[in-house]
Amino acid sequence: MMVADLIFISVVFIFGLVNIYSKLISAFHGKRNRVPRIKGRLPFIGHAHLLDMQKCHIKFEEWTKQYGPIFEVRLYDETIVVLNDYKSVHDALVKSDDAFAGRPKMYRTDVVDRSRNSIVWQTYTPKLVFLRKEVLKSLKAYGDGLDNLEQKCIPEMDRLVQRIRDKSVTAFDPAPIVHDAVSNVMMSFLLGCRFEHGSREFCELKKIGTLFNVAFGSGEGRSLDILPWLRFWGCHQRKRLEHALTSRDAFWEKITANYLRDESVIGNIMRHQNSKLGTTMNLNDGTIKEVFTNLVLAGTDTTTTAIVCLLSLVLHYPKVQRRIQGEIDKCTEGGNPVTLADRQNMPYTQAVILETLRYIAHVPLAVPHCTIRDVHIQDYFIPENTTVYINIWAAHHDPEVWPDPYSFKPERFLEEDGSLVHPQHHNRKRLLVFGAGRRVCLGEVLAKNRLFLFVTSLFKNFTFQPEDHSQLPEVDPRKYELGLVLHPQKFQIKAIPR
Ligand SMILES: *[C@@H]1O[C@H](CO)[C@@H](O)[C@H](O)[C@H]1NC(C)=O
Ligand SMILES: CC(=O)N[C@H]1CO[C@H](CO)[C@@H](O)[C@@H]1O
Repeated sequence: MMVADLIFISVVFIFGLVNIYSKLISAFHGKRNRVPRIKGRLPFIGHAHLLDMQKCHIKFEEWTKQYGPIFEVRLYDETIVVLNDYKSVHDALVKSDDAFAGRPKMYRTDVVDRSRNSIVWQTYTPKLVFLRKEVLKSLKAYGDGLDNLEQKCIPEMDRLVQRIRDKSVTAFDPAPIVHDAVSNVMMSFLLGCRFEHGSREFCELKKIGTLFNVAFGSGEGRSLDILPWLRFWGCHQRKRLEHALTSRDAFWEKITANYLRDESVIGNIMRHQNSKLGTTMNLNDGTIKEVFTNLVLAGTDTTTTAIVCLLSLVLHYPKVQRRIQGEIDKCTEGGNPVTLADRQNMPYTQAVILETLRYIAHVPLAVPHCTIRDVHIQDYFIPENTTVYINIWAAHHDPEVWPDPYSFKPERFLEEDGSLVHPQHHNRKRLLVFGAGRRVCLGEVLAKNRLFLFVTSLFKNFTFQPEDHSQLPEVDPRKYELGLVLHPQKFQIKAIPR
């Protein structure tokens, strides 16, 4: 026999063995339904040719019509399972214990060890659990108390209202002005200090926010994880990533040197650095800088965007604005400011806020999750280390749950008698704005309360009108741009003092 024949026979034999072995293994593990795969996959690139990375949340939503709420796509050598409705997301994040609590390994977050220090990007480790617990504890200590939060918000809202008054009814872009006020609330929690609105610090922070939103978003930014050849020096994606990180570092140096107070969330974590637990957890300077970055970015862009989107929505729905103002006026006779205690008497305003969060779904793909062990959901088998996208966008626009999903209807959250639907009502449970389960957003309470205070203070003081009645700003979130957070296009608005 020729040597070549011998090799051929051995190869066939080995393949046969491998095949029998893998069949045995799957028989042993019982039912293993594969997650449906999107058709049209090409060698090497997978489904990349079918996806516009700026709009992949919308493409995924379309695919659910054909493939159902759970399917699998492949981007180059990464397999991604996408969960597109409330039920699958709930089954994964809440009912499967910690199985989906990991984060995928990504080039972008391994750079400068972000993935080892981060609250957002770290996979499910004891260090992550420790950091989350500490942050939650100090958020409670410094501000979840309602009075405390109000005290932190009042100076910022006053300043915000003043800055808008200064525009004396000329049209302006609300985003940067709202940003400074919202961001300052974060500063007082995290650092125990505040900056002047419109100051250099906020310009820098805005720049950092924009860079991180693009560089670490689920849109075009992901190409660096997927396409290794982009990582060479000189590619603009790589440069942008480095620019984001060096700007962040410069800002952090300045902050720690000049502003940081002990009585703050970050001050509190720093105190742990030399404790026994802190040492075991390898809590280093990089960790603290990273936690600061996570919390500042998570707590600023999201709320700012929600407020700005609501302002553009009321230009399209002036009745909504009038009803909010009617409710505010009823609750604050005698010119008292709105407080969090008034929330229970303002069901309509609360419903508007909830519907805004549903409608814009401004963190459409959340942050990618990853399975930390083999797991089944709804009879589908998902192996360990699979990247999982939570498509909040699709869940918030699921026509089965939200009839006419692209209409803005605060009534979805109201009972017949005008009261707010109960927190256990299915429509409120199906809002996934803050995620769910082990990695649920740490700032949920803070964000909801701050949003309420800012929205009521704006509509108490002003009636908002479009710059040009014949040309309203685009309000359909399908047209927004994707980073980590979806952003509406810039627009101008007029504020008439009341
Ligand atoms: C999953 O990833 C981890 C970390 O990269 C690795 O240690 C583990 O072996 C992987 N498991 C499987 C089944 O590939
Ligand atoms: C600057 C200003 O007029 N602010 C008013 C806005 O509305 C609040 C109530 O939320 C009033 O207390 C402020 O005086």
